[in-house]
Amino acid sequence: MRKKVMTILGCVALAALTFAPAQADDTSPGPTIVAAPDGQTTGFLTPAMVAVTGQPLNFVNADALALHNVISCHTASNGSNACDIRPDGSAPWCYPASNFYLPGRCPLFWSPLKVIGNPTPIYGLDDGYAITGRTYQFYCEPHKTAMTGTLVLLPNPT
Ligand SMILES: [Cu+2]
Repeated sequence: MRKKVMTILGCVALAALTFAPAQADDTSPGPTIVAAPDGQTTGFLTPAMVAVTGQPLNFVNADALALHNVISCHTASNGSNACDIRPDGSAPWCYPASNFYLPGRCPLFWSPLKVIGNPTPIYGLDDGYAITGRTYQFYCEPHKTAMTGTLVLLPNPT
């Protein structure tokens, strides 16, 4: 009996250790876009990413040299920013809450700039605006030409 109790306690402790970092970082288990070491030269380790509609997608920076993020934009052939934008500005990263993106120019999905480690959710994929089956392009905002990728949004099987 005592051995069984100790085994159960061990499992509970292991579960707590397993989930504690995710809670601290506000991330859930799921696919993760990774900025490579020296990312502003080498780009993303995961330039082609797949996510499932309504399920988490995370970002982690593996580069000790610079801040990176993931934004639903790419550089158009004429050199201008081309973004998939949100139909409304109610997300926390939209103007005026962030005072960073102009009204009507708020990225569909977005992560904050992050230092090395410290994963973050990529926000904006779970509120019904992202279109299942579409391929979205993304870049790191400070390194728009060197750090690019594509995200395919698959249907949720449930
Ligand atoms: Cu970057």
